[in-house]
Amino acid sequence: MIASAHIDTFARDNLPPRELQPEFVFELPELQYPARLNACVELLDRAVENGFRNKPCIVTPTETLSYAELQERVNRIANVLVNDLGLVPGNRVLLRSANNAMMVASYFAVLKAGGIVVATMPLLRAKEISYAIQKAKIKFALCDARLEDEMEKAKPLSPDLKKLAYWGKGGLETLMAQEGYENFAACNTAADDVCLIAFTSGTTGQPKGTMHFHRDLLAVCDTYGKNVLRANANDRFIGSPPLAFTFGVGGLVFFPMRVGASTVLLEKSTPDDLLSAIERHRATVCFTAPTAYRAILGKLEGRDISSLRKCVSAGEALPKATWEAWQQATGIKILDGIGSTEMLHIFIGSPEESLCAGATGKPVPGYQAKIIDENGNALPPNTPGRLAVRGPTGCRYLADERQKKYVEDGWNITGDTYLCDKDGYFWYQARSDDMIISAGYNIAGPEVESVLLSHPAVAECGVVGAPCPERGQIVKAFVVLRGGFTGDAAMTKILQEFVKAEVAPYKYPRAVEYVTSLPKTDTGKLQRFRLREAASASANTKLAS
Ligand code: 3UK
Repeated sequence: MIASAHIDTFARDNLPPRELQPEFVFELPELQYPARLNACVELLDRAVENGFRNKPCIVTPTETLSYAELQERVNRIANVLVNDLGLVPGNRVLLRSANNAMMVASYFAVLKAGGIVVATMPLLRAKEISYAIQKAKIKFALCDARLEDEMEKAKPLSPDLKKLAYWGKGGLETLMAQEGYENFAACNTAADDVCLIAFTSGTTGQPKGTMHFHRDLLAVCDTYGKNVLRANANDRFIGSPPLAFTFGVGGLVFFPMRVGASTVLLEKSTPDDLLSAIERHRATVCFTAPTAYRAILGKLEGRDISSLRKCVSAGEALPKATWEAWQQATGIKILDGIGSTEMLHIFIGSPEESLCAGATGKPVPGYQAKIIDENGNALPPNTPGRLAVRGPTGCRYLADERQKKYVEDGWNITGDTYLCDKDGYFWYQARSDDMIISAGYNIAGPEVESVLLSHPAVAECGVVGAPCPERGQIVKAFVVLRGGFTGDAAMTKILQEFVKAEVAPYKYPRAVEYVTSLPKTDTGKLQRFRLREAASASANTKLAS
């Protein structure tokens, strides 16, 4: 084994045992990494050396930083971490901020100093922040002063936390300004030293800390970035996912920096904000969720987003109707891709010329995928089953029993039900625990959702199983209507008939409930388990009455 640079061995000590880790595959020539590498050196210092010194790296509504300016800021923060706060390699550092330049600079400073980044969603509350601090035994935090209130509330709940510096009100900046801090010698980390602990959004149970190595940050760029996205130094990236979400940091930071491109970071990124920023900054590559593409579609009148050339959608299934409407409106074929926090980024998704609308795509070069049954046997084409994947990245939970559930026989089991057609395209069905079983039929909620979404009255919807004494479950739709439509019995009838005409009639929603909004996670995903809870609660009251 290569000598770790970590003096604090916590992360390595808490890796899952070898036999519970997935098998890692490095078949592509671009994945032959040296034994020692530091992701900050490869992504940032290398870009400065390679001619991008004066090129804009980070663009925000308030500032623009060239690659060299970002590098200097990173060096200054790394010096503060090591010399003023006392960080040693292997220590974890909590980062709290919306998407902005200081967040990225802090991120890379931690990498460069050999620390481990634990970035958290800006919306987290004190209890959730302290959970991460406890779980990852975090001593240091760098935090945007605008998030001070909740951070201060987390302090008394977090005895492990020893040093905390705020930026935006002078504290961190004063330390950064010290003489000699403009240079910093990168920690000579091993390619397999942990550099990132990304917490899952925790739809069920406590969030899991997924551990990633320095080489993993490069591997996602050299697989998805290089072979599917294929952006270049002239691109300007933009998007909505938070940098604490690996979809965000990969798409908005690692991918652009790997090719010397620029990235536009937005602290607020509702569909309206995103649309205006695409126009204003002439962005070329956009990363966001399917619901945002859908929302933007309704607002394109009189806007100019002709600068865009590539659009990536992930996080949830992209309905075919959204894909088609986007292509109609913009001429762009959205690149759908499935990724996960465990795998770090996208592992199935095809480039424009070989994608198949409605399917997620084919495995990203460097990854392998298959569909298996309950016992782990491969299933024939067109048969729904459990998705299993492996590649250069994979699941390593920080001290968590649930490792046994995500990894089976060396394969990562994502928890999704998919099928693979005879041409090798992977088609999303549902999260495995979201499949609805009604009178013996297996029904995928997202399929019914995508039909409902193609009806002009429907703005958003979520489809789940509601308990039913006769059928086990019935299909129930929670629907947010567009302005000007009324959620009454007549509308329900219209929507039911619409679904029956589009897909096998047994899939139609026997119950429709109209709501003003749907429950979402911080990462923008529909929380179907909450809809299921609501559906059970109302079914129970009906049974009782
Ligand atoms: C679902 C999708 C259908 C799927 C993520 C890109 O979403 C990300 O990570 P999470 O850990 O969730 C993983 C789960 O989300 N999912 C994601 N993408 C798709 N379902 N079609 C898709 N295109 O259930 C998966 O198991 O929050 C996505 C990159 C990095 C990420 N972390």
